[in-house]
Amino acid sequence: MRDSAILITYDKEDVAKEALALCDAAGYELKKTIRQKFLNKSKYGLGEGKVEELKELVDSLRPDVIIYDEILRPSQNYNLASTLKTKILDREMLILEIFQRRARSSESMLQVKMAQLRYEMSRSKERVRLAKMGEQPGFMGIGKFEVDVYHNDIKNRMNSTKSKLLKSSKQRELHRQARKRVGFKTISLAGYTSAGKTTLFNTLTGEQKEESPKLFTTLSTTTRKIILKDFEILISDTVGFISKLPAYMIEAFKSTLEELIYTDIVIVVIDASDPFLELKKKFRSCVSTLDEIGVNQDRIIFALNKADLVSEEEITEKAELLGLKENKKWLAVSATTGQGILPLKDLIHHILENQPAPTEKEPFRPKIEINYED
Ligand SMILES: Nc1nc2c(ncn2[C@@H]2O[C@H](COP(=O)(O)OP(=O)(O)O)[C@@H](O)[C@H]2O)c(=O)[nH]1
Ligand SMILES: [Mg+2]
Repeated sequence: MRDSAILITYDKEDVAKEALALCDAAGYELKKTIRQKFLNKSKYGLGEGKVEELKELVDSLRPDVIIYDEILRPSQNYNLASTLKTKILDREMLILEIFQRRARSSESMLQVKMAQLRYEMSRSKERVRLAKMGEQPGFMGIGKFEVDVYHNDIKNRMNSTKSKLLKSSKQRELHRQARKRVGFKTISLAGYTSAGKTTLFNTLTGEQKEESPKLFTTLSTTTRKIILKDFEILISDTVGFISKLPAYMIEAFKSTLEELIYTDIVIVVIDASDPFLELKKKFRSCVSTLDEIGVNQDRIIFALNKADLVSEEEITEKAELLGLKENKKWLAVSATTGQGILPLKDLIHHILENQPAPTEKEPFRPKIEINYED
């Protein structure tokens, strides 16, 4: 059973859409979404009147958590949690939960651990102050620790995580995973959150039965097998790129993308209904990140998704402006209507027939840095 949640987000369409997709990626079943113009009021984040309303909603819906699509200070989190008697997850905690769910290698798990410690570190001063004022007895396990003790504890855990990171051998682990896939071709879906990766994943795999999970224990539930003529293909939905990702989470995010190095084809899903500037920004960020972790350009297909929302001319023009026309592989698709799916499968087949398997070059290693001055 999935945990249930109430989501509080902004009343802007694209922001709310991303928040919904993040909740989905974290595995929450949403009972209700509340949209607000402001989420940064001092005491609760929300205005006090809204908190009263929320209290009634929480009483009737009884969600496991409340997801707050903004960064909360410890005092705001505490005020909300104690008034609503429900666990509060702010935006950064939510993102860290997604990374944690998706981390596969021990190196990736350690990178996520590191980001979690930095999250704690940046909140440690205020937490200790609250604990000392008696306003936060035992909150988050701090108890009556002194500032230094608490700080040192986090620092020690960072140091030990760092030394484990230096020793971890991601390469061996990834090779082992790659060997398990021998005989299968692999495809991964990448792209920004809410571009339509999961919808496309379901459309591409929909008619196929789920594989016995035992067969691929090292693969997550977001991997399924499809058959395309003479190829057996494992297709995976990956962690999405996230807008406004805090800098301290970037290495953790990249480490969750590590499997892309060994993938035969990466389908970069792009929301073609985004305004062009937004589209360009996201496109560039995807391309440069994939390049940085070592994904070969020749293995990338760009799927301009949500073609049902945009005219053919507009998509063609956008593709042209992105520089896709000349040499890159791209097509317009709609994961919801099925438009362009057959041509996509043909293109996949064509690439698989003609390209050699990915070479085993030295995989990308995210940086390991600690900066205590958060
Ligand atoms: N109109 C339209 N909506 C789509 C299409 N593909 C996905 N969506 C919607 O976009 C939202 C995000 O999709 P999702 O697959 O969860 O995105 P992900 O975060 O990339 O996995 C959902 O509301 C989908 O229903 C499409 O081709 N056309
Ligand atoms: Mg998704």
